[in-house]
Amino acid sequence: MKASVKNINVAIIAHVDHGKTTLVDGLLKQSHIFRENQQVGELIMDSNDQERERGITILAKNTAIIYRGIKINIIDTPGHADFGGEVERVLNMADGCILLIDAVEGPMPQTRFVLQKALELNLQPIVIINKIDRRDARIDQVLEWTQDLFLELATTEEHLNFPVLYAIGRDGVAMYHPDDERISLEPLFETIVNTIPAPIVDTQAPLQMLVAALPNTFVAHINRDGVTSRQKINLVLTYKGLQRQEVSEAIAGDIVALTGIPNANIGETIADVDYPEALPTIAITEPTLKMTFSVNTSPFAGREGKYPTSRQLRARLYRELETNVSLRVEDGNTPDEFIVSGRGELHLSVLIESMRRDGYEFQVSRPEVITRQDATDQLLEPIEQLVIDTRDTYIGVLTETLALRKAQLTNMTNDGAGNVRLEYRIPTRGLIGFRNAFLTLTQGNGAMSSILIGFEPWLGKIGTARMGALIASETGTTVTYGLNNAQQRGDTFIEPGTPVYEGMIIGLNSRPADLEVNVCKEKQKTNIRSSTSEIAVRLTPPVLLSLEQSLDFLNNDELVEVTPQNIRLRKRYLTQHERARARSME
Ligand SMILES: Nc1nc2c(ncn2[C@@H]2O[C@H](COP(=O)(O)OP(=O)(O)OP(=O)(O)O)[C@@H](O)[C@H]2O)c(=O)[nH]1
Ligand SMILES: [Mg+2]
Repeated sequence: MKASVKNINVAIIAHVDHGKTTLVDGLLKQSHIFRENQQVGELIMDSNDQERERGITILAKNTAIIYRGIKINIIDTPGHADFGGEVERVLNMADGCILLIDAVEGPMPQTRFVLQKALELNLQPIVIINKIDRRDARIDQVLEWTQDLFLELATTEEHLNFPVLYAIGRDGVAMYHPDDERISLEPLFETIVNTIPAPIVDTQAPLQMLVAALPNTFVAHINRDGVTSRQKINLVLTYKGLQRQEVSEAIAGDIVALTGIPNANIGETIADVDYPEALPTIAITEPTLKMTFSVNTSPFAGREGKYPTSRQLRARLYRELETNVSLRVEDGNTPDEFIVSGRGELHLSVLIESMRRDGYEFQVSRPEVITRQDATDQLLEPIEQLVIDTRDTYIGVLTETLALRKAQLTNMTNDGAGNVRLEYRIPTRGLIGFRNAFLTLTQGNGAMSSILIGFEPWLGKIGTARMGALIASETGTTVTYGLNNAQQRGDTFIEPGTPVYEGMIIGLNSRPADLEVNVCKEKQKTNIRSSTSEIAVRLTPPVLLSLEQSLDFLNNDELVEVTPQNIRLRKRYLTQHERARARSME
């Protein structure tokens, strides 16, 4: 018997920061799943530490509300391109999507990506022009661009049949028309139940489900290689508000979580034991960037982390693959090294940060792009579309910097009030480290985002060589006098009183060559008084590098040492002698 069930599965998709999680807050609050005066806060779905600290969604998450007796499963997704794999992972669960578009920015690169994925799966879209309270909101223009985007991406007539709403997600209001009274999200609730189809299911058919979430009767588990095994389900859970609740049965078409099946991976199928037929697996876009993770070999190894061994590192990395769908891990050249590939710098640095918080210590190499070879053996590299919104006063510096990074300007628009949008094609290589440069160059007056376009012939050497490193020449504790000497040569990265080891990078030289300095050296005690020796040394405050800045800093012969307490930069070879030998072998 085929039947429509009383639940609707909808994913919220958009470019980064267009207001998805804020809108979900509103939907949750207005569905009365919370007790009166229960303190629930903001960005409720951004529940993990790094999401809260960075202010972005990293993992897609489910929640469910009841509206007029209908259960609506809502899936909040990340908008940052590095976490596009999460969108690909969860869209299968939905029958419709709410596409949010910022009323100032309009459709952005990731808007196109997520809409394309949604249309490929024939999800029913609802468009929301969001943040219409913004001062520069240009609602008509943004609607027109949105319609153009649909015209470009639609493959069937139905794809063009979508309702449009206007919203201020932050105020919890949605309207059928921008001038309507701003009351509540009722118009959105109505539109969801009126346009998004309930999943069409066959309630009598044997169980068959695609594993798309791994939170924790006998069934068949069919893995990616087509191997079927018999397993027992422990608990069946469905979503209610922010909680999962145990249920005795779940109806086809609902989103559920199961426990009790070991080794079930994303993209695999759980089916009736008597009808073990696999569903199509989920296609995930390939990674573009890789790094080597290896056992910490610094002289301080084993002091700060709970899990320092290669066995522990390996187990943690391979375990990550169970849930981090667009990550790849391979064994490296030695048993102590692993090659980890991801969708971008942020994808990898979020992993590094969460491992360090879990108590792991290890070292990572400079991020490198993943290249390919075409049929004629030509080397190909990933190319991205970069979109920058800034003030026109920064066009000059940006153009200059981006030219060195092999970017090609493809479009430039000016709103006549000094706001410009610059669009470029740029190799992923050229983007490494650009985010930091961008913030400095534009003094924080700009936003940038990029997305993979494809692989194209290698563009040749990039002219972004860094100055040399200032390297500690001895192991010890830094002192003001020694650091002051180093500051005569360049910028320093550490405070006095910091333990350092020989070969650790403590600053950036103002010249191209590396330079060893003794930052632990005390001032010579003498009896001779001179006028100059009495002058107290005043240090310039050090430049403290974040994890991302440290990764961007790296040259090929350098590493970042990551522990739960510290992030240190170091030369791969710690002594001057070893470095000289390595150079002579090049
Ligand atoms: N002016 C205005 N700002 C809003 C509105 N809704 C959200 N914001 C702000 O936009 C920023 C991003 O909001 P989020 O809800 O985190 O956006 P998101 O789409 O979930 O972002 P990612 O998950 O990282 O892609 C926050 O600073 C919000 O306060 C709105 O209706 N109007
Ligand atoms: Mg979000």
